[in-house]
Amino acid sequence: MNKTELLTKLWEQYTEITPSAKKIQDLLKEKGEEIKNDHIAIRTFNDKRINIDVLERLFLDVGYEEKGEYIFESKKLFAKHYEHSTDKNAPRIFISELELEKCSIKLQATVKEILDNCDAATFNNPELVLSGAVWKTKSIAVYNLLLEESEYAAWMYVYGFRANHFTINVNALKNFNSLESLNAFLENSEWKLNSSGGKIKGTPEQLLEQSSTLADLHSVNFDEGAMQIPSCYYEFALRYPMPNGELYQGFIASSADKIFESTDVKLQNNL
Ligand code: OOG
Ligand code: NI
Repeated sequence: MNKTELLTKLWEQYTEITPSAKKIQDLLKEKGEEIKNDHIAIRTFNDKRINIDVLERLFLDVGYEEKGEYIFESKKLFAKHYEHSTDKNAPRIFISELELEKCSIKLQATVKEILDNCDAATFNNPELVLSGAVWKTKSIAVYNLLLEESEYAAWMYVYGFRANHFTINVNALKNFNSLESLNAFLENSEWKLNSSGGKIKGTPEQLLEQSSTLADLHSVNFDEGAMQIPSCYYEFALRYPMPNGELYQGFIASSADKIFESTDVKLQNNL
C-alpha cells in the first residue's frame, strides 16, 4: 500500500461515519477553495499488541518520520506526531494512546479482556490502522463502563482503528485569513463547534490556532440494540511562522487536550 492509497482509505472510512466532513468540504469548494489537510489523528490503547509503535509502522513504511511527543496528564494519554520525509504537502499524522497502567484496575481488566478475545492474527494485520473495531462483541454495558472513566476509551471501543478526524489546513484557504472568519462562516451555516476552552484553541504566540466541529452522531449496532454515539469530527488549523520564517509544524498539548473532547457526548448535551 502506498501513501496515497493509505490516506484515501482513511478519508473514505472517515466520511462514511462523518457525513458532516464531506458537506463542509463541499461548502468550501463552492466558495472556490481547494482543500488541503493539515493532519489526521488516530487513537489506540498502549497495550503492546496495538500501541503507537504498532500503528506507526504503516506510516513509517510510506515515508513518515517521527517528530514530536505530547503528554496529557489528566486524560492519561500520550501522543506522537509524524511528518512525511519528502512530500511537504502530505498531512501530518497524530497518534495517541491511552496509558492503561494509569487507569483503574476495572478499566485495565476490561480492555485486556476485549483484546484477549481477539485472534492474534487480528493485530498482526499490517493494515490494522484501517480495520475499525475488530473486537468480536460490542456491548452497551461495556461501552458505558468505559465511558464512566474515559470518554476516549469508550470511543476507541466503538470505533477502533481509523481516522478520528481530518483537519483542514486553514493557511491554504483563499477566502479566510483568520480562524475567526472560518468559524463564523461555519456557524452561519449551522455547524456546531467544540467550545471547550473557547472555540479557538491556542494563540498566534503559540504559533497554532485550532477549532473543530462537534462529532457527528452515528447509529451503532450493539449486541443489545442500536444506539447513537458521537463518531468523528472535522478540525481546522491555522499555523503561524517561527522566527526563521517557516510555519510551526508541531502540536500544542494544552489545545489538543480540549480538541479530544470533540467526541464527548457531554459537549453535545450542553448545547
Ligand atoms: C486528537 C485530539 C488532538 C490536535 O490536533 O491537537 C488533536 C483526538 O481527538 O484523537 O487532534
Ligand atoms: Ni487534530
